[in-house]
Amino acid sequence: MINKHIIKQKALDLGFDLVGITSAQPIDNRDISALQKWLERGFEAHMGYMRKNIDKRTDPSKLLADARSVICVALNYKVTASCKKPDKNKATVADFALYEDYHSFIKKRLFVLADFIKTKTSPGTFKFKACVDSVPLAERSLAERAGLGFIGKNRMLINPELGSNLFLAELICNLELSPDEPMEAQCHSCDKCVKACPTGALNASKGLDSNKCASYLTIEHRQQIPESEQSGIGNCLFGCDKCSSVCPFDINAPKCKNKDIRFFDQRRDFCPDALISWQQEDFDKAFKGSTVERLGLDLLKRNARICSNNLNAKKAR
Ligand code: B12
Ligand code: SF4
Ligand code: SF4
Repeated sequence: MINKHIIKQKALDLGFDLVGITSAQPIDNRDISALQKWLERGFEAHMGYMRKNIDKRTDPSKLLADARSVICVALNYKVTASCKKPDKNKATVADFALYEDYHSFIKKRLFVLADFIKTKTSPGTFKFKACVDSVPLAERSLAERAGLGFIGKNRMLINPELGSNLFLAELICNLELSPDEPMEAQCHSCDKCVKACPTGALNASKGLDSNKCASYLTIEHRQQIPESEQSGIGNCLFGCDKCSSVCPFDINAPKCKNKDIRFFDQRRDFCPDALISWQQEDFDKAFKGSTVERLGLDLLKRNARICSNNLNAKKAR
């Protein structure tokens, strides 16, 4: 039987910042009921996929027959000190989207980890499923149970040393590995994130209402953004970092140390009025290979128009 410490060391050697193990048992009842309540409240907005595959989302063994363990990893994406500070008078892109698309970057490394494990196990016996974001799986719940951090009031998985700017991913596998210990939540009486949320989307007990969240509206919402929600978006062109950037665990967190993931400082902010008249080639030049590419030019222009209106309204005040 392979020692779990060898697997964990290999994950760290591959450039992940955190690695922990949990069983492939369903997520805890507390989290299943949190997900159910979230859906009952309609907090998933138009993300219809959140209502599908609930059995898989809450139980890793529904994604891989014979699953025994989940190897949870995290990659720190806190932007480097030299990164341009977002210009408050421009439309801004959230930190995670300043990197190359993390899905393929991380998946490649999960496959390398799996290949490594194969060399340490009897031929043909190791089975796995690599998951990053888009697989129906409760990544935060599993990461918390694997000891990577705790769920904060901003609903981010927060590691006390690294903060919450962490991409999460998992290797569900058929190895019986001893699980790591979860840690206690450490928000205590702080509620800075709830106060800082510009849209009122965040509620300490009910969780995050996507219908109001600037991250949802600018990234996931495919239709016209309701007028009532437009002013809260402020100058968010793609994604929102407000509820993590005010968090004490994030303020002094160390920067991304992975030298392989490509970072694009020039994607930080844009003049929204210039963006509104972009052609497809301008969009491709600016965002090729980034998560913004998935949104497409038309929806980015929709966001830019709202940022422009909000910035003009701010100037007029
Ligand atoms: C849907 C989704 C969104 C939606 C909804 C967000 C949300 N909070 O649910 C929108 C589009 C708004 C969004 C925004 C963002 N997202 Co997103 N998103 C997801 C996705 C695909 C599913 C999340 C989910 O299951 N939501 C359902 C609700 C019920 O989940 P939840 O609130 O997290 O609650 C779970 C647990 O936290 C726990 N729980 C619930 N309530 C409570 C209460 C307490 C007290 C406790 C202890 C636990 C607990 O049980 C629940 C069931 O698992 C995941 C990827 C994945 N496959 O998991 C990425 C993911 C959560 N997103 C991620 C990121 C980076 C972001 C953004 C920072 C991007 C940005 N800068 O704009 C923001 C952050 C917004 C925020 N504060 O959550 C990362 C989070 C990394 C981390 N450190 O936590 C993930 C894991 C993607 C990844 N692979 O890295 N996202
Ligand atoms: S991402 Fe922005 S809008 Fe959404 S909950 Fe956090 S602070 Fe509020
Ligand atoms: S800002 Fe405060 S309440 Fe919010 S997640 Fe961070 S520590 Fe918790």
